[in-house]
Amino acid sequence: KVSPSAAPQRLSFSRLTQDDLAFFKKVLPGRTVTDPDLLESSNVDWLKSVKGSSEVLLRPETTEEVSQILSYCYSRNLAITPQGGNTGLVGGSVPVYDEIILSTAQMNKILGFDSVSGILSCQAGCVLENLSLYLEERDFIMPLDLGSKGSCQIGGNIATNAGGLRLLRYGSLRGTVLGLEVVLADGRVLDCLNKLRKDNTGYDLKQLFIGSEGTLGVITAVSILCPPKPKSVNVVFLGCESFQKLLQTFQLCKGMLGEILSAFEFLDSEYCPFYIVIETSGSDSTHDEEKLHNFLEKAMTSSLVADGTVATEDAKMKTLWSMRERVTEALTHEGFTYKYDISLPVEQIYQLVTDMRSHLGTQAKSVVGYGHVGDGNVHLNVTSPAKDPALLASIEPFVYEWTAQRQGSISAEHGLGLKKRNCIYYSKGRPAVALMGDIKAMLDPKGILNPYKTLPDDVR
Ligand code: FAD
Ligand code: 2HG
Ligand code: ZN
Repeated sequence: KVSPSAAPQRLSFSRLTQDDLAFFKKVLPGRTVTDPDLLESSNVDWLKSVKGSSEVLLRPETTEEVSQILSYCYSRNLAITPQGGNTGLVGGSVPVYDEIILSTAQMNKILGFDSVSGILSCQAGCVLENLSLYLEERDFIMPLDLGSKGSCQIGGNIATNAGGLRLLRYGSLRGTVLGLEVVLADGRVLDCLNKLRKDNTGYDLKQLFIGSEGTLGVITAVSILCPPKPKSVNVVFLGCESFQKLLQTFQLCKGMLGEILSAFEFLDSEYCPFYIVIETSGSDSTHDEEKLHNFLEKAMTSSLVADGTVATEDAKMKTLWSMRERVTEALTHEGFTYKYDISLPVEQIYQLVTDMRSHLGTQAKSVVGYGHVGDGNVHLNVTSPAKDPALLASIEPFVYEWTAQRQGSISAEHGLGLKKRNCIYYSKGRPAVALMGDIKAMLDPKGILNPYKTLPDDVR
């Protein structure tokens, strides 16, 4: 039986020739990388679970250069994988075979910032953390924050429609991204780089590219609405004995903290059944701290939470956040991790973890759950000392059937990439997937953009 994540046969794209390399070197002098040692890290994904064999990495600096590359590849029928920070978790950012890697790393210029509206425009290759630092100096923040902020790029964030730690407060990129500039498969530049809050002039084309994982176009520039930097921020780290109590704490928290609640995250642990990270962001520290104090008192006296710590200084807040943000990296030291990123009605998110634990028994090294309670999104991670096909066969399709029975999504925020493309039918009907195929065929008739990704093998 072939695993649904296994790569399909190589499609009949052209092979790279010396003439092709000569063309790329002319367009991108000094930025056409062919050294195998330098290519190595771009051919492998962050989890080291997918490895391609691309022979060239292109590092354009401008939209015009991206357009020249794509129009050339289109005429030559050469396949391309767009790559941002290469932190994606579904094998979408690396070639499967010999696709050309188009990295946006050198497209890292800020194009403008309006401190009245809070609208930032920048090239797609700006690293998320650099944008955050730029904005914080101007008393604004990015509307999204991820554990991978030090490497991931805003173009990659938009291409995956990344969620992260602030979605509860500032909503999804589908709301905060105001405009995009995209280079289409044949090299045409689509300028939808609006800087307007409102624009109802027909179809909202930029939405097609948000979450399209490099399969419909290369995002080259973005404009995004950024909130003002909150004047008062608090972070609380709490221990909790059961998931039922955690849900009650969430309800209490929403009721008592109201508009200042900005994150509600959780992780399970071998030391305490659950830890909760709550963040408040507001404009008046006296008011916020009083609210937080009342909430904590109520949560403690009602025995909803066992113990905890509160931070108001930057350094301690960072330390508390890092306990949550670093779970992904910590798990890489356990060996191999099978990752699932599931959306469900919030009351059910942890049931998946307990059901999986009893389903797998001693087969797995560990079965852990963490994620974004506020968004109804759990990250189920199953570890084993090494890749284990028998373990995988026990997890899948169990996890997907379990999710589909409850009308959940099999990819809440990471996308489908290579690994989950064939699982799309657990969450989307055939007519919807067929329409995705029609859109792909219209925008990329030769299928050169990120082949083998996102769309299932029966729709290309
Ligand atoms: P890449 O990994 O390089 O690419 C991802 C996909 O986007 C690929 O399909 C690629 O082809 C495409 N792409 C990249 N740039 C472009 C472009 N300019 N135009 C068109 N297509 C493009 N994700 C979350 O949603 N929430 C989290 O909280 C979160 N936390 C994470 C924590 C850690 C420690 C790690 C390692 C990952 C985490 N992720 C999270 C996953 C990952 O960081 C996000 O998916 C991120 O948005 C990917 O950005 P990137 O620049 O690294 O893109
Ligand atoms: C997070 O929320 C990321 O920490 C990564 O989305 C999730 O490691 C994972 O499964
Ligand atoms: Zn997440």
